[in-house]
Amino acid sequence: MIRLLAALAVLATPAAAEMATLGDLRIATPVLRATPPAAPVAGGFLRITNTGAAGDTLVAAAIAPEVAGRVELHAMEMNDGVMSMIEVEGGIELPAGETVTLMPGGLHLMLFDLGGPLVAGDRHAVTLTFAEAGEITLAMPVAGLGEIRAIFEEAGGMGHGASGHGN
Ligand SMILES: [Cu+2]
Repeated sequence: MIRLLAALAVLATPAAAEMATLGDLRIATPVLRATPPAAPVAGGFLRITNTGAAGDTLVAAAIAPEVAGRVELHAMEMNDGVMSMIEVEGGIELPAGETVTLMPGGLHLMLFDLGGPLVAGDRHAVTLTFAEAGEITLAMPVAGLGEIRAIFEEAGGMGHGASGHGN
């Protein structure tokens, strides 16, 4: 019964309830932002908790070329009062025992050269590569910005107890 309820919750809030595990890493709420037609780029967001005793690094993300030509790891940086995006050289560090959140306005995955719009409700396989933990491929759901903001605001700082069935 508990499992059935959990499954129903996943259906109701696809992005908010998802979690995957890779070694010492817990990856929560992976989601891609829906785009209007002809948008050339899109953002991807997730929360990564390193439960291990050693640091790791998210070094790359990849997606099928027909979905997006390439994926970069980005951060936001303030320059002379203007917020701009920069590619994170060397990857996104994941310190031991800490949670790093990629979310709107901060660190994010950046998809370039979209083959078409990303449609809310669709899923796209994204492969994340970590320096220590290796690779994992997630079927990342697409959601609108409002839903994405709600996910990351509600999730707050710590993980929210979901366990589990990864991809
Ligand atoms: Cu970016």
